[in-house]
Amino acid sequence: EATESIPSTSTQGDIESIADNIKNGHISRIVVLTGAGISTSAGIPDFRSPTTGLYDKLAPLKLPYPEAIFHISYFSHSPEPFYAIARARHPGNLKPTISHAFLALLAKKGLLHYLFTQNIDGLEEDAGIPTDKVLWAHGNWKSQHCWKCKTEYPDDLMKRAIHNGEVPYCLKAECGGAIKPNVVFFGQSLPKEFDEKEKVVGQGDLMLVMGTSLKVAPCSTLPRLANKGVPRLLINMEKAGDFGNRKEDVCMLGPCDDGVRRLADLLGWRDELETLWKDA
Ligand code: CNA
Repeated sequence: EATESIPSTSTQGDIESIADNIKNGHISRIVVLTGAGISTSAGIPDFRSPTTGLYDKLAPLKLPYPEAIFHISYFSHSPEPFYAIARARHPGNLKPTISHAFLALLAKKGLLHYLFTQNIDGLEEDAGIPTDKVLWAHGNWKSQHCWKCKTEYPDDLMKRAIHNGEVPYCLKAECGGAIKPNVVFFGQSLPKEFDEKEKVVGQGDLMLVMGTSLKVAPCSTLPRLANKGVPRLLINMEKAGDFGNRKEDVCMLGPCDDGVRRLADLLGWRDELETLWKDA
């Protein structure tokens, strides 16, 4: 099926009434969940898109299954595949997308109640979204430690190891564990704030979900915590999770960047959005 570049709306709710309700103040506490799809246009491939996603490119690494590369039990004995791809995955000096800028604009207008991001690229902060409004549910690349004894590891040595495609090991000679960025791997717990922050979903009057396949728990369960009657808007290339099951659901299927531009047009914010993005 061909993907459209102009996002189409479908299902029972509609994007125009969401925009109207934001404009008239009926919607003022927007809870957002984002995933890899809001960063693909910044040049970071996602995991699960066919052909372009990381999981389609792992065959040469001969993993038992694609997710093994990010599974703690596999990493603990075989960290090499992770470091073989780490250089290409490491977020360099990338520019946030206009989708990130849209979230920064929501925050600026006092409408962003809370953002749960599954992304580890840190582009939310670069776009100017206030950090106290964000939960990095899967951690980030900014620091690292030994997976075994938890001893921290210096940034400069980590950068060098990633650049050289070599596995960095714990500086405590008697330990010998591999160093792992402070990214949540499969088999690891999410940050302890997650459980406590989950309840903010029920405080929202719009649940906005962008760029995620909703295949990784527990983030994938967040949209279901939106109160009944609260509109849920999905901006994504494909349908995801249980979107479409509630009469309040609206799906804008297409690129996130096109979706936020369309929404900004309806809100009369388009120029402000483009300016904010250019200046980020
Ligand atoms: P995923 O499972 O790869 O799904 C991505 C989703 O986004 C898919 O449904 C795509 O169709 C959709 N998509 C891709 N590009 C676009 C686009 N331009 N516009 C709209 N939709 C798009 O990734 P998820 O985030 O759902 O899975 C969670 C994993 C992926 C988390 O653990 C992340 O840490 C991990 N991840 C993060 C990054 C990053 O930080 N940028 C990159 C790749 C993977």
